[in-house]
Amino acid sequence: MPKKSTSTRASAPKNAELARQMLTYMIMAREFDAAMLRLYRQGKAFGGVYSQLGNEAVSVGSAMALDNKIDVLFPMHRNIGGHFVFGQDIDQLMVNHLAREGSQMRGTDGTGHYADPQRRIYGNVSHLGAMIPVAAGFVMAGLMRGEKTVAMTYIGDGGAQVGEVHEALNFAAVRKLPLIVIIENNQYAYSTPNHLEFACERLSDRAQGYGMFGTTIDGTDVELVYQTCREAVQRARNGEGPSLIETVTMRMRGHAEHDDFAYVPKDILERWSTKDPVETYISRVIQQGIMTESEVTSLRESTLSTMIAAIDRALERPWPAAEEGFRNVFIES
Ligand SMILES: Cc1ncc(C[n+]2csc(CCOP(=O)(O)OP(=O)(O)O)c2C)c(N)n1
Ligand SMILES: [Mg+2]
Repeated sequence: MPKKSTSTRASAPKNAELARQMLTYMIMAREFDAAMLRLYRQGKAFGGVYSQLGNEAVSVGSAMALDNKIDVLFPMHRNIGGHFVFGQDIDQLMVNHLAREGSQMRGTDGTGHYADPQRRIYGNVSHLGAMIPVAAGFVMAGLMRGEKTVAMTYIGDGGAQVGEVHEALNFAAVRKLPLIVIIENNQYAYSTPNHLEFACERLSDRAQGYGMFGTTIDGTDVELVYQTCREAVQRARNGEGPSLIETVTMRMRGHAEHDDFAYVPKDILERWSTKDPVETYISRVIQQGIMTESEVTSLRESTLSTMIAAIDRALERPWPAAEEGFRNVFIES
């Protein structure tokens, strides 16, 4: 029988090294985000700049639950943390986002619409909902080859309403695919709030209808995200099929940086600001004696200077050659 659970409580850290790693990746995501916001205001960033603020615990905790040697990640636009966990270096990310020569999108796109097969990162597919069937197909192929690969993929509270998501979840449940779908419920899809998106209490309630495991968790708690995803990976690896995990967070900025998100009531933002995933986790690791305050400060400072150096190197690069824009574009002559 498919199980359903709801949890808001974190377990104790499994070990100090894991906690340090999680914090390091979350700080990388946070500093990358801050850097992109600055670059956007300087007119140096291309395409939309989609803030990760508030989503760091989801992207880092979930990606860390995978084995990046055998599993695959299908990230969305607020999952930079997962890119770092899967070994993408800051230089490459900056070159991509600043659309310079060497960009994995050849300069045609300044956001995250690319695959990096060497690092086992596929996506994101821009068309909301369309990536879940691709992830399902990927692990279906793996199963047919006798592999143990688990795919982790993400969709927003808005994107979760697209038809293809339901088809993929149904297919994954029927075929017991090793697929983990995280619904990042950050309260809004652009300007549309939750109550205009769906009428069920929790998005994970749908799991029961598909016949798969489902749960809703606090998405600001990196250890809880990690633990929940570890269990989902274990089930997937054991042939027990897919999981649907709804992570509840708040999008702390606009849809992208062009959006002033005036439609979000200020008291909602104030309430959620007390649950900042990075700040909360910093307090926790200090309180538990895993890191000292000064170790956290130097981690933040060194991450910031690494980020600034990568920006400088990316900005020194030339633009991609103009003809690159036509590569992989097909027309009927
Ligand atoms: C099928 C489709 N419709 C519209 C868009 C444009 N679009 C990109 S992200 C987005 C909002 C998505 O909201 P949500 O799924 O809640 O994710 P969030 O941005 O809040 O993380 C929209 C409308 C798209 N990429 N694909
Ligand atoms: Mg959303």
